[in-house]
Amino acid sequence: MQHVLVTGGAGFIGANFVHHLLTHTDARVTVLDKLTYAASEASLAEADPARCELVVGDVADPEVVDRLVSGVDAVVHFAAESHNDNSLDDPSPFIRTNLVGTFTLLEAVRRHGVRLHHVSTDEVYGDLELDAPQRFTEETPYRPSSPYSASKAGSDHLVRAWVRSFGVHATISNCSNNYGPWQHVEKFIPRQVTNLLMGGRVKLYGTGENVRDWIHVEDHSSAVLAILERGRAGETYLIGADGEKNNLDVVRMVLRLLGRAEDDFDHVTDRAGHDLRYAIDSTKLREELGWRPSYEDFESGLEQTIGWYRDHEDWWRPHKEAVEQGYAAKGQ
Ligand code: NAD
Ligand code: TDX
Repeated sequence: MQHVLVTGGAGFIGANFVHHLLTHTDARVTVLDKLTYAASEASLAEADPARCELVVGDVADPEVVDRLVSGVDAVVHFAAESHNDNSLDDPSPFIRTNLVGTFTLLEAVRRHGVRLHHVSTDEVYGDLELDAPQRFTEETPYRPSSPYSASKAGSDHLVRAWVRSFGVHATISNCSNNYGPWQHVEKFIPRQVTNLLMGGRVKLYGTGENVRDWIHVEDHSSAVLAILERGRAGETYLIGADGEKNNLDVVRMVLRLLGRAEDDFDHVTDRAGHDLRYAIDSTKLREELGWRPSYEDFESGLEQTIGWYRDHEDWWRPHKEAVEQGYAAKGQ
């Protein structure tokens, strides 16, 4: 791979992946990003400009996508509307970017015979019972709950259909909840950490019994690179690091790490249709590609992430007020 197109490379996971790619390969990178509210050019500021170029554009725009795809060896597709709560307020950009954008990219890789890796989520499988032995595998039926997860499920189906009908050389990964640097303050962990850093309070949806399977973003990046380099065409790989925790336990850990009492939080209005539990069985990825996570201790990864937010207030502070006003208007 000499030249890789990364869509959504100015977002949280995309930017971390761009740095991973520049560090662990010799590839040149072109980022295609619309620079929505979720993007940050600052996250790419330290990327070597001789090897990394940002093109501002829409993944649903066939002209820019065709031009960029024609000049690369591989595409890694992160670009998406990614926040469940926003998809409940207004689903339309989710349909356009996640469905029409993925369709637009598929048509371009089909025309130019370019390798595609499609980045998706475990939320396409719906949710699991608490304390049940089951975890998601590559064989779990699709059962998305929210407009966001339905749009991601639809995008996965488009990729599978283009593989089968047109022989497109594509792989798919479905990953669990990421945490780490450059994550937008609308998301659970950065929201609570920055609330506390500003002297505010932690906001827990409902009872906090909901379980998420946490993975450090650096481990998501190493898994995507392993699939891009060694994954079998047409295959799906689940990415997870055995990091199941309920939200209440995460909140208590954040409070403790920031020197506060563990019960010093507010219960707020629950998310509509809130998925109960996600859990990933990543045996296929581990056995077939030899992948292992490097962050196996969630608490130390979280402590490092808190340190990052403490050191980068200039990055998140400008977005904080508007995000909190939006949540407050919904009783969250
Ligand atoms: P993010 O919201 O932080 O970043 C998304 C990026 O995509 C932003 O830079 C945004 O500007 C860009 N974008 C949005 N619409 C675009 C468009 N029409 N054209 C071009 N660029 C556009 O999201 P994230 O958390 O980094 O997620 C990245 C990908 O990983 C998504 O596909 C998401 O579904 C998937 N994923 C995320 C998680 C997670 O925990 N965050 C877990 C599993 C999978
Ligand atoms: O303030 C909050 N309080 C709270 O209790 C917020 C923002 C969230 N929550 C809960 C809801 C979820 O149970 O925390 C959990 C995590 O919430 P999010 O950070 O919004 O993530 P989630 O909805 O689980 O989806 C994430 O993981 C899968 C990403 O945003 C998706 O893009 C990814 O596909």
